[in-house]
Amino acid sequence: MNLIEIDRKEKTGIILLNSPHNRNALSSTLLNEIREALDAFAAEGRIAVIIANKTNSPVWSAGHDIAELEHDGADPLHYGNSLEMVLRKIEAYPGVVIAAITGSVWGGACDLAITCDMIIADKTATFAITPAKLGIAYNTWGVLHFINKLPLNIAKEMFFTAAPISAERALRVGLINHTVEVEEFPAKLKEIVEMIAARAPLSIKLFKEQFRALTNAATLSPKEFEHLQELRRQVFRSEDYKEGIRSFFEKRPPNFKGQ
Ligand code: YXS
Repeated sequence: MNLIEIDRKEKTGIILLNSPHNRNALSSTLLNEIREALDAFAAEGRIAVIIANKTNSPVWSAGHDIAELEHDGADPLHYGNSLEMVLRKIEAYPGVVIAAITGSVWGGACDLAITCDMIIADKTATFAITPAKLGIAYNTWGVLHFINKLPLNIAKEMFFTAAPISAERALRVGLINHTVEVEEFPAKLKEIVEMIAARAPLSIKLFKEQFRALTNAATLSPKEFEHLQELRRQVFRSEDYKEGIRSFFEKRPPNFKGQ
């Protein structure tokens, strides 16, 4: 592990994002380390996992590592993508995964945070889902996460504007469970994980599977799914997508042409 640190406290596993040079961008290396940590914690029967930012940067995570986003005509967010594998691992984890957010959360990291079972944030936290900023064809299962978590109009506003929402608004719309002052964070996390650890683990594991199965119960006909995949293909094969990626690394605003 060198892009994350892990710790263990009683029945809790702790994952600390520690890749300051690229603002905890979710590279496949960092994501694989998260998967390994979750597997280890599950094998140890840890009923709660906390994912937090170890760096003192005001960015919890800058989202998917843009340098790793395929833009040669292949689907950048395919089922085997490292981020997608971590999201499935979190939703299947046999215990409660808590995102402890300090600072800004971007793109795929916002999807990761809402795929966790709970979000506790400090007042500096902001949340943005950003595919529209880069011309990215977000994946349909990812869009479902936001529909499951938010009122439809809020989910749409976040996708259509790609603008960050504040911790205060995120609490108001139900994106996060609690906001705390920075100094209160350890006590709040301790209070919650101790309550969880005192409950019946078999019941908690059952509820976790029920939530996973039911939140994935959306029906979509194969024809409709293939229609969405074709639309996604047109986006991830577009010039605009290439321009979005290029503009990020050239540190300039993108010039989208709708092609
Ligand atoms: O220029 P150097 O080499 O120092 O590197 C810079 C950035 O290029 C790098 N970096 C990233 N590298 C890969 N992937 C990223 N997502 C990423 N974000 C940042 O980190 C170094 C420091 O960045 P800098 O100078 O911009 O830091 P800052 O503190 O001024 O600003 C922090 C941010 C997070 C506000 C800024 O870096 C930023 O806006 N990053 C991109 C946020 C974003 O749009 N993420 C979405 C990634 S794509 C994704 O997650 C999904 C697929 S989707 O888009 O569909 O939701």
